[in-house]
Amino acid sequence: MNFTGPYSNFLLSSRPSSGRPRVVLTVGGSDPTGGAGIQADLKTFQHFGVHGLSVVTAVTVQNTHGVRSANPVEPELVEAQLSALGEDIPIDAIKIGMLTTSEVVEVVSNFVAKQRVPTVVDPIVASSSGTLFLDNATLDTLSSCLCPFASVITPNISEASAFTEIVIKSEDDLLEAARRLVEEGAESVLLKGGHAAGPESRDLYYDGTNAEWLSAPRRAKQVHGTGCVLSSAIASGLALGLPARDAVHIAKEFITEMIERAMPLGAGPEIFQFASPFIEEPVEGREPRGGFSKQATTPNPLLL
Ligand code: PXL
Repeated sequence: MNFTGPYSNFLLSSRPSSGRPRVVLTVGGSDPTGGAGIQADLKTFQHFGVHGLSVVTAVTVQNTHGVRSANPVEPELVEAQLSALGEDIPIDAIKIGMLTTSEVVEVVSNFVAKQRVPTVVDPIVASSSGTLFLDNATLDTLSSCLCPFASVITPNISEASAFTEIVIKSEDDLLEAARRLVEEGAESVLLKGGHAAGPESRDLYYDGTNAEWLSAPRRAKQVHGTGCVLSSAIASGLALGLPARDAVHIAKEFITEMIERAMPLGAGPEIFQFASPFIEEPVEGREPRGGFSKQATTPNPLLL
């Protein structure tokens, strides 16, 4: 997929052409559908040309119908995974996804505090199908220990309400919640209005000084893992050295295009499909063929 949006040049000019790749670490849960969680994060990192590391905090059991269970990894094992990577590989940015218990939040916060690199916190409280991932105590620990290290925090409306205790019914309430999150220590906030009503999906970006609305046409389709891919795209931009505002704009352009290209794989919400040299790009004005093309633009050597 070639970016043609106003931010595409930024991204290209910030890529090192050779040498050590930029490295982004995701800390989150495994989603066997590949649509959300660390699987989706790693695909996003690959798309942006950064090397992805992953530390697993939970193994979920799910399909496109929903989450059957979320099984936490012990804090000691999360810590061991983090230390092994931290002792060895220089990390350029961190993305935090699904966390499970206060102990795990503390382990992850200590690691982030030591690393001192740009960090995106996607404060996942529940799955889009409604399974609660965090209890109230863990929510408090996340808010007090981890949010202060966030270069960008990316809550949706219900997560922002849970963190700020503001009932969000209007765009003024969104702004108030964003202000509160910055007061509580986050450097900037991308408050996702995706679940609100209206013809546009409007997200609010606030960095403590400026507030800005990022709009895209709202699509009727349900796509799994939008928050994971959006926050991983932001983390990729930060790893490439972009200012947070530019990384957020690029990520919003990217997620808007990715929602268009998502496909149903099972009976539930659609799953993101990342570009590949072996998959034909859809051509403007031609009917999509419904997923993988029969004849790829470049023959896939594995299928010959
Ligand atoms: O989309 C939020 C999310 C994040 N991480 C994991 C998930 C989900 C939603 O199901 O399973 C592992």
